[in-house]
Order: sequence, then structure tokens, then C-alpha cells
Amino acid sequence: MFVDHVKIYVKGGDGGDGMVAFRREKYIAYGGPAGGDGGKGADVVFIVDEGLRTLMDFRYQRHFKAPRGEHGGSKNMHGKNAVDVVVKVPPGTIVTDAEDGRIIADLVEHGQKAVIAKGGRGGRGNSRFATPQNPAPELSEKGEPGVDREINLELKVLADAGLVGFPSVGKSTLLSVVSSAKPKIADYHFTTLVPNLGMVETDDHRGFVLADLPGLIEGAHEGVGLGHQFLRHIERTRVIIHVIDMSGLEGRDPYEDFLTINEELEQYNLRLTERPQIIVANKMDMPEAEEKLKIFKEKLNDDNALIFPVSALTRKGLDELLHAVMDLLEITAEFPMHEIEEEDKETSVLYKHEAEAPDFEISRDDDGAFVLKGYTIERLFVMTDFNFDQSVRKFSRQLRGMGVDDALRERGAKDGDTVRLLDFEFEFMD
Ligand SMILES: Nc1nc2c(ncn2[C@@H]2O[C@H](COP(=O)(O)OP(=O)(O)OP(=O)(O)O)[C@@H](O)[C@H]2O)c(=O)[nH]1
Ligand SMILES: [Mg+2]
Repeated sequence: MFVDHVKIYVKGGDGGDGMVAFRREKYIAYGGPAGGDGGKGADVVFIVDEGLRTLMDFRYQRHFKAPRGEHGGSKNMHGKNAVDVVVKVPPGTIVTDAEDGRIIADLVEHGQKAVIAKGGRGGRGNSRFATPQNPAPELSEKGEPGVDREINLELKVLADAGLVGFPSVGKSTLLSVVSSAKPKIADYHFTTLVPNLGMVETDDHRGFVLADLPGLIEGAHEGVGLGHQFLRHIERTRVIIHVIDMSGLEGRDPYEDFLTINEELEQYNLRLTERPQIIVANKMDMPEAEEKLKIFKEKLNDDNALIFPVSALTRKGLDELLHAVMDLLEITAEFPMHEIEEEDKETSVLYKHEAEAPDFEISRDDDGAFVLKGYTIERLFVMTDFNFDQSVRKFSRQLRGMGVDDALRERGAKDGDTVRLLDFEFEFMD
């Protein structure tokens, strides 16, 4: 089964909690703080494995949760960092955020890696909060929650050249005779339902990857036939091989076919028509083909067009065709698909929460309570250990520093009003 689209859920591991502990030593009445930091939560990491060809495995496993870091211990013991969860994906996998469609990673080469859901850092133990004013703090942080999100995986086959044309013109037959691929071949339309890939080796030992696509018909861009859905697989191809049935056996005019398919490629707005095209006049073994080819060339009236008369059945003309494709590939630059910005490339992962969102937002509940929301403020909240007064005091200082108090006052909050944050409620104090 060819699975080229799937939505999954990923979550980085939470960081381990920091600890509150004190040294206990003989003859020392009050030992200093000795609570260790929590370990880092694991990342969910994707790695390209060229042995994979589809996203089928994701059909059965759609949740990937990385383990949390170990909690910090006494005697300043640092909690262990959790081991990353590594997930294999096929080359050509594009990862986007399911919420806003933004590209998280574009995984192309074998061994290429990207962190898809970052684990949280460990909370700091009380040793780290010691100051001359507060040498024995009863205060520690909980671990930072790992990033979680829904993502879409999309597979785009990585072919150098793609076969396009009407159904039954012989695209699959062509692929089957120039590579070891074994696509289904039959004399009815839409035999090919999903793309097939083949590795082609020319007799002078050059090679390229060739994709055979389901046939196109007029109106494909409006969803007629199999529609455009598979054209995205040739977005990355550098050369388009346009196959035309020159036998005229199905009663269509080869030149009209040529125009129709090009119009469909044009309608699919990924600049497919800007790529070099090689025209394959197939089924030249048939009686009417020579005459039809002559008429085709007259109508086309383009001396620069690359036209190769072949017969996929008798294999005539194939070497010349393959050499021409190879020559063209060698001088055609890769087609840039989407410009991932330079700075993004470096990490290949975006943390939009951290990057863009405001620290907090205020709204009102039906009962008049003020509600605080936002990634930064919620993270601060979940990292606070409310069992310790000092932690609670630190939390309220941090809120004040963020401008929460002022903002609440501006929204009309009065002494004693209720303020909500996640599942926590407190009174506003002016
Ligand atoms: N006479 C002749 N018949 C051919 C040639 N190439 C392919 N055919 C026949 O044309 C029919 C369709 O071939 P396919 O390779 O399945 O065509 P396709 O373009 O892949 O068709 P779809 O997958 O339906 O889009 C089959 O019956 C083939 O045997 C050729 O060079 N000469
Ligand atoms: Mg086919």
C-alpha cells in the first residue's frame, strides 16, 4: 500500500523536577541546600532512512511520546536526561504543523535529522537558588513540559524525471522496460493509481530516478479522473517526460492531447511548465504512427522541441531517449520548492510558541473572573512547585515582572477579584 499522507501526534518528554533537599552531616546543625536538578526530557527526532518508501508504518502508530527526564535527587544528584525517541521516515518526507500548515522540516537525504518535538529542560533544584540573602532556599522548579503538537507528514517521491500523459499512452510500459520496476500495465484507463518509481541506468552507466504517474485527462485540475492529486509528486522532478500515443488508436488527435496535458500542468500552479520537457512519441510500431507523427510536428511547428519517436513494446528508440533525458538532467538545476529561510534551516524546527506569542493574554469568564492564558505564563505556572511558600512568592514576583498585575488593573481588576490560570484560582490583591 502506498501511503503518502498522514497526521500524527508528537510530544517531547517533560523535564524532570528539581528537588528541595538539605545536607545532613554529622556535627553540622544546618546543612546547605543540596537538591539536584531534574534531567532533560527526551526529544522526538526524525531521521531519514532511504530503505523506506512509504509512510505506511504511521498508519499503525500515530502517537510518539518521548520519555520524561528523571527528577533531581538529594546530595545534588542531577536527574538523568531521557533518551531521545528516534523515528525513521522515508526520503522526501515533509513535516508541517497541522495547526497552521507551517513547514517544520523537509527531510531529503539519508541520515538527515530534525528535532520535531523538543523535550523540556529539567527543573532546577534548590541549590541553584541559594543567595547570600537566602542561603537555604525552600524552593525548586518543576520540569519544563515538552513541546507537543499535531503534525502532518507528506511524502513526495524524489524522482529526477516524471512521466506524464493521458491514460493508456504507455507510461507504465515505458517505465517497465527502462528500469526494473514492475508497474501494472493494461489496456484500460487509470491502470496506474499511485506513483511508481524506477531506477534507470543508461548504457553508458549514468542513472536517474524515473516516476510513472497516474494518467491525466482534461479537467484534472477540477478533480476529473484521478485529478491533480499525484502531480505534487513531480514537483521536485527536474525534467518532465510527456508521453503521447502516436497510434491514434483511441481516436484522439496526438497534438490535441499534447495541448490538453500542458494546460493541465499549467493549471497545477507549481510551475511545472517551467521545467524542460521531452516529448515521447510512443507506439511507433503501429501502422498509422509515422503519418500521425508528421502531422504532429507540423502542428507543433517548433524546431527546438525535443521529440523522440519510440516503441515501448519493441523497445525501439529507447536508448536515444534515455541519453537525452540524462543529458538534460545534467544541465538542469534542481527546482527550489519552498524557500525555507536561512535562519530556520539551522535548527530546522520552529518553536512558534516561544518565538512569537505574547507572554500572556487576559480574557473574562462568564462569572466575571479574569483568565490568564499564554505559553510563557502557563509554562511558568507548571514549573512552579506550589508546595513551597518560597516558590509561590517567586511565582508572584515573576508575574509582576511580566506586567500581569498592571495589565489586570488596566482591565479593571479590583482587590479580591478572581483570577484564573489553567486549573488554578487566586485572588487579585492591589
Ligand atoms: N502497440 C503498442 N502498445 C503499447 C506500447 N506501449 C504501451 N502499449 C500498450 O498500451 C496499453 C496501456 O499501457 P500502460 O503502460 O498501462 O499505459 P499508461 O500510460 O501507464 O496508462 P495509465 O496507467 O492508465 O495512465 C497497454 O495495453 C500496453 O501494452 C507501444 O509502444 N506500442
Ligand atoms: Mg500506468
